[in-house]
Amino acid sequence: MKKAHVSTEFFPGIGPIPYEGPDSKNPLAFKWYNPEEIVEGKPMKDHLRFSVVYWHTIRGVGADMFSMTRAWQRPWEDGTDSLEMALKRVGVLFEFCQKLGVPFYAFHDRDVAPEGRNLRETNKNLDRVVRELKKYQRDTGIGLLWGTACLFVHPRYMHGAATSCNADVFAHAAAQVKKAIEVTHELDGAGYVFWGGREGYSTLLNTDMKRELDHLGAFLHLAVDWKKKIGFPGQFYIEPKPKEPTKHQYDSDAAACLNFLRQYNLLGHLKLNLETNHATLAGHTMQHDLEVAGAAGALGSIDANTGDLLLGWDTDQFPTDIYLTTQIMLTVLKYGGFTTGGTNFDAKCRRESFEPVDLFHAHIGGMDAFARGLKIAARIRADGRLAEFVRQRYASWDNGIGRDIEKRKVGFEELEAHALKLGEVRNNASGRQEMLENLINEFI
Ligand code: XLS
Ligand code: NI
Ligand code: NI
Repeated sequence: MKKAHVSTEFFPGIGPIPYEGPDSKNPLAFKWYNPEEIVEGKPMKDHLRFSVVYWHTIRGVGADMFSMTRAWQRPWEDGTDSLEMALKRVGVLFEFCQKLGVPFYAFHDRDVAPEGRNLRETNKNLDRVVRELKKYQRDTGIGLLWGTACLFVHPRYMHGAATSCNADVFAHAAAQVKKAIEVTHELDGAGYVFWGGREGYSTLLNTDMKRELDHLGAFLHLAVDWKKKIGFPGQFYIEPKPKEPTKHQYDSDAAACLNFLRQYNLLGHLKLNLETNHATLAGHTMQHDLEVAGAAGALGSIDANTGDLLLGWDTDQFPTDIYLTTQIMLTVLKYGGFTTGGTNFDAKCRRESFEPVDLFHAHIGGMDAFARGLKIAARIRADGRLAEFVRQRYASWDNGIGRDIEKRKVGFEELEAHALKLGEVRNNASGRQEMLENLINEFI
């Protein structure tokens, strides 16, 4: 990675984070993430494709539902939302990513540049910051994993954006997304994310659900048209989340998103960006949602974080659980790994972790947890016993009547004849759940 010509240092006293190996006691070193180390024939950095998010890491203030007041010390902030401040923050992001050795970042349009008095002025602010982002990308080699539009902070979106009851709001959201796709293209973004924001409802009493869903389908088609028109080659993703801020979000989980995309003929145009804490809020494990997406050929990217099982909201904590990252990487590797996607830390420090150095501890921990999960998953795959057990479990489908069913060669009549010949049918194979759980623990 090339060095940026940084004039001001925002994280003084913290150098590039080295890999020191599992025996290191240095909190500002990687114990497991060794970017060039080869796993399954590919460097770790290319498997994981880590990304830092602008909204939490650069714009977060440590707010929670009982205080919007800044709790986090960020000495470079001047307390304003000026364009000047926005330009300065670009330097903060790139210094952070460089020191951490992260190859990507992700942002919402409104994270990077302030809104102006009207859309025209807002777009102008955005263009100015995009020029700065582009300069830093060129100087550092750090790229944009995905861009997106913030369609949930401004009060105009209180009833939703694409699913708003008001057509002018839909139009404004369309204009905003049009511009956000353009700047993502300008910055060579590998993808573009649609997260539902406020696309959902608080009460069905005032909601025409059919109409809102039709509008959301139309909105995504307009975005696909625009992508084609400007020749943006990046991947579109939709990010499932079941609730928060609304009582029910339309993109509630992987299965609901896939069904929505299928119903509105969008399946070939969008993959899924799955977030751990969203899967668990939906009552699923992250691995479940990854498998649902993978089976449909729609596993795109992940927002890496974790929730707190005792709390019922999106706490967006940094992932540290090796069991979780092992499960995630088992499924990611099974479906061939990331192409355009990556491991995007949509995660934030706790309010109490208010110093800039806490951002380093948090990301180092998340990166190490994923590196470890990757290595463990690769060892489980090389060992082969788990895959072989699953293969054996379905062996009756590999030939005879099983193969005939899969190949759709037989109907109910042939199956009845087969069953009558068999007499009593018994499945003699144990599921061996406990044995397999023990097997996984051999590697952790
Ligand atoms: C919020 C979402 C959001 C998306 C991007 O819960 O995770 O951060 O990732 O709009
Ligand atoms: Ni997210
Ligand atoms: Ni989230």
